[in-house]
Amino acid sequence: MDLKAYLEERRSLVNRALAAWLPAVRGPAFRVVQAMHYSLFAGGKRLRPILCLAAAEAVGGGQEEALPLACALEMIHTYSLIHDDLPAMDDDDLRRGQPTCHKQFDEATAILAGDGLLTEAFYTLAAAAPRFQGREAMLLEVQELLSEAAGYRGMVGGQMLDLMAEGRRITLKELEIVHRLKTGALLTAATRAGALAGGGSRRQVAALTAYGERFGLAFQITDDLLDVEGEAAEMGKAPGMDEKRQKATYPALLGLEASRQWAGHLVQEALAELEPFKERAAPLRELARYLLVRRS
Ligand code: GRG
Repeated sequence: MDLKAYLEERRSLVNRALAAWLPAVRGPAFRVVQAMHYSLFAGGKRLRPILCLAAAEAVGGGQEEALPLACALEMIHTYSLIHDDLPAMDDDDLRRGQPTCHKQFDEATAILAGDGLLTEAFYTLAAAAPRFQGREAMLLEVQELLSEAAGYRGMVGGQMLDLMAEGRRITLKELEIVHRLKTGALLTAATRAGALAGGGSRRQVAALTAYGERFGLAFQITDDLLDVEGEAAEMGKAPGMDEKRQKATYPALLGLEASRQWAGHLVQEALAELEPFKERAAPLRELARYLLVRRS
């Protein structure tokens, strides 16, 4: 399959759905909605929504139910990036090749835009209920799993552990826990939510969750590798920041070659989970392979 064409088509599908779900920039508090729009549409690969749609497809489901979940995932992801870039956290000036939200607007507006996107994600799930008539229990399960993945049991907890690890030597095991929570939880939630929305069996949902876990960890390792080897123009942000901040990373703990091999091993494990899905999992297969060659 042509992954590039597939990604372009999915990205524009997701962008259209996001534009439809997001409130219009008007009203007395328009500035915060403007900042939400700014960060959401400042670029981005739309990886989490695309994974969600591809998982729904792998179990034979349609896109109609998976799309609002896909949009909610991207809203949560964009909120986390806005907050991660704030001076109190990573203090970054550039994201997705554009000024970060607090640089374009101001710090208070960026905090509120993040809060607004996080809340809007759960509003979107609730407002999508009419698409799930007779399947409300599944929608509740998705809400529970997204809350778990985004909150202190997942991404927020991982971010806290990451901040607490600054300036301290941590073990590979500790690093894996940080990344499973900080980055992996939302990526895993994407495939699990897609499999549920698509009507997958328990066995299929478990396999696509296991795929998402391997994908999430491999994604983080390749993110660390890109920070060492990537080009600013392709990444939309400055490389070399991990070393500058003395962050614990896979290349720092394992070395470049062993990190590459570990990512390759995880991708093989992810691919093994897809075997029973045959051709319907072709996009998920290509997405996993893409991790090993991605440049942004
Ligand atoms: C502030 C609660 C809170 C959490 C922040 C996700 C995160 C947690 C921080 C981002 C820091 C970072 C660069 C992590 C590495 C992996 C990652 C999430 C990269 C960005 O995701 P992409 O590559 O970004 O999917 P795009 O812009 O393509 O959507």
